[in-house]
Amino acid sequence: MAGRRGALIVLEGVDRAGKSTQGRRLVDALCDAGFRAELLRCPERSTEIGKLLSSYLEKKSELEDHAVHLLFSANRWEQVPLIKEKLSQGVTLVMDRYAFSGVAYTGAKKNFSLDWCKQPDVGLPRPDLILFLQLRSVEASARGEFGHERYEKKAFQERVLQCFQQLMRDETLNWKVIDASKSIEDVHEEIRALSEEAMESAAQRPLGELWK
Ligand code: NYM
Ligand code: MG
Repeated sequence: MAGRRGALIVLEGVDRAGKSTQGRRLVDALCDAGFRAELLRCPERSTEIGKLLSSYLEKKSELEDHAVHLLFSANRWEQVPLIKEKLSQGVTLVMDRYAFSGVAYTGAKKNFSLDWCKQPDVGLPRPDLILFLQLRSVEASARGEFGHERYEKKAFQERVLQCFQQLMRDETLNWKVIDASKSIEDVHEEIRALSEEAMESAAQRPLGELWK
């Protein structure tokens, strides 16, 4: 139908919860079903800001904690024109992480309030659905490649999970908690059904602004 906007669907969770796998599966399934859907990610490492973030995550450079928080946020804002354009064209966007990761990872550091962490992302396009892939940290750390990048330590990930849990108390946002310890196929089926529902309701209302 002409004029229908796409939905903004966000995948969140700790490292190794399966967000990237599920994001690709979801976009493929939606496209196979005849919808227009594309995958975006935060951080988007290909931009100038993204390269600074990538080097920081790979521990090749150091950045002050507040400064890096603002760079992660800037890396979302630089994608906003594209996000708005795609959604208005009717393309559903599946985001591999978003502002909630920004808040949860910085909020897991000493002396950062969640309130401070949220401020730079206030006003971003508001997700129509946030799928939280819930995985206990012992299970996450048992999955492949854990431990190479900055933040991939069990104690830190536990604090990240606690921050996510606080963010999920916000009932003005459409959070859905998914048991990410289930099989790839079962998780996929669950998030595909939730996404199709969200696409239907997103088409009935304008895109909102986050935390406003
Ligand atoms: N990360 C991600 C942040 O610290 N702040 C943010 O705003 C975002 C979007 O970057 N450990 C962290 C979480 C991850 C890391 O993510 C890179 P990925 O999904 O592994 O590429
Ligand atoms: Mg990672």
